[in-house]
Amino acid sequence: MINEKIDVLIVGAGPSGLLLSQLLHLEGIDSIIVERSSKERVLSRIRAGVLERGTVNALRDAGCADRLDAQKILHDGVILSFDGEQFNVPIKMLTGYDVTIYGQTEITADLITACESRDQRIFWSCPDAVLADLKSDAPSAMFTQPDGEKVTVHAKLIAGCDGYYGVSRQSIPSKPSDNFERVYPFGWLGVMVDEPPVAHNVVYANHVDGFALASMRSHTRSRYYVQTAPGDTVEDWPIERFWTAFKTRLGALGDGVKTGEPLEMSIAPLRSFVTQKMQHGRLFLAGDAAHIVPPTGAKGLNLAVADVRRLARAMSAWKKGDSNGLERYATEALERIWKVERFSWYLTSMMHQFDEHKAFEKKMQRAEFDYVVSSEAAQTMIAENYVGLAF
Ligand code: RFL
Ligand code: PHB
Repeated sequence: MINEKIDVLIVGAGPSGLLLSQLLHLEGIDSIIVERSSKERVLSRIRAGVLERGTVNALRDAGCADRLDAQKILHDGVILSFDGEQFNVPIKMLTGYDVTIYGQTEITADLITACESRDQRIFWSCPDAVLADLKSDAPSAMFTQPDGEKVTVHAKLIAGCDGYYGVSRQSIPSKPSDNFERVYPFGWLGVMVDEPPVAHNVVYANHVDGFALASMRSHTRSRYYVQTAPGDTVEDWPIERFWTAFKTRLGALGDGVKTGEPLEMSIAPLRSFVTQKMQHGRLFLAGDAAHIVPPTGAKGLNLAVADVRRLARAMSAWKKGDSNGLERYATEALERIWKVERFSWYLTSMMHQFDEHKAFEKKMQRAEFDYVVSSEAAQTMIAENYVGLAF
């Protein structure tokens, strides 16, 4: 039986939890992380790839951006494609900022390297954490290590960074009216392939057959997605079916797609979700534990980093005797979260095929695209959200 005492217990070693521990360390605040999965599993997840400038700055401030700065790709625009017709939204020209291409897998690796170099305590492979006494000033967590040894951690604050399916949000009593959700009637099938990307910028395509997205991780590694029907599994999508669908949906651009053997294929459902209960006593939620955005717009990781940065500042002020930031954390974070939810919902609604859409809704999607193409104001709205609202 191990008993630990610490300032901050962090639940989850995804990008939110790892970055929080690093930012707290730089403020002289010690933390312990407990993670459900093994380190190898956490390091092997393939997810986000597009970073806002605020995310890049947060990683630089955390001292974890050397590899990012050496390997990043900058994009000065984002391409929208409708029934094969392409339009590049010139995001840098309209906002002054680029977006950065660098994989979440690499960010996680960089953050774990930083944790290990300063002997951050991380309990890997502990899936049974239970949180207790959250309303007291001595909250705690209990869990079991893989060798069977029980661990109790007594903390002053707990950060719930354990994603959508984690224990933290489930430990907060809530009413149905505290949570807001929209489940979309489709998923995304993602394919990673070691071939050069088909376009120099990220392409979001709406085609009568469904949505497609062309992204990248480097000049030689591409990340591509297609919209799938609800209930579809990877087995329903032999790679030839994927390439045919992907090329068709990209229109003329599709001819330039270099196909290859996939390194990975997986299907993710799409949902929008927000809980208003981001705080309960001494427990504070950050990242996917508190909210989910559909991946259209590439906001999930960026939103998580914005929460973490705010939470790290509030915890640092609290350590110095000022608890105002922690008291305001949920209210202030939610203001930004709802704006980012709106943008992700907007782009999802505009760019996908919905079975329930009748001719009128289809005309509305087309009119929205035509409006964006013809209006610098509409392009600026997309550009300022894509490069990221102020942190
Ligand atoms: P994570 O990454 O889910 O990490 C949570 C961690 O908590 C652990 N955990 C627990 N640990 C202890 N006890 C428990 N009971 C636990 N339960 C869970 C988990 O094992 C995990 O290690 O949440 P975090 O850190 O908040 O980070 C959020 C981001 O991962 C997520 O928002 C993004 O990946 C979303 N996302 C994208 N975001 C972007 O900003 N740009 C993108 O281009 C982008 N593309 C994407 C995406 C997500 C996708 N999928 C798979 C949903 C593309 C896709 C396809
Ligand atoms: C990705 O590169 O994986 C990616 C890019 C843009 C998105 C979602 C995912 O909107």
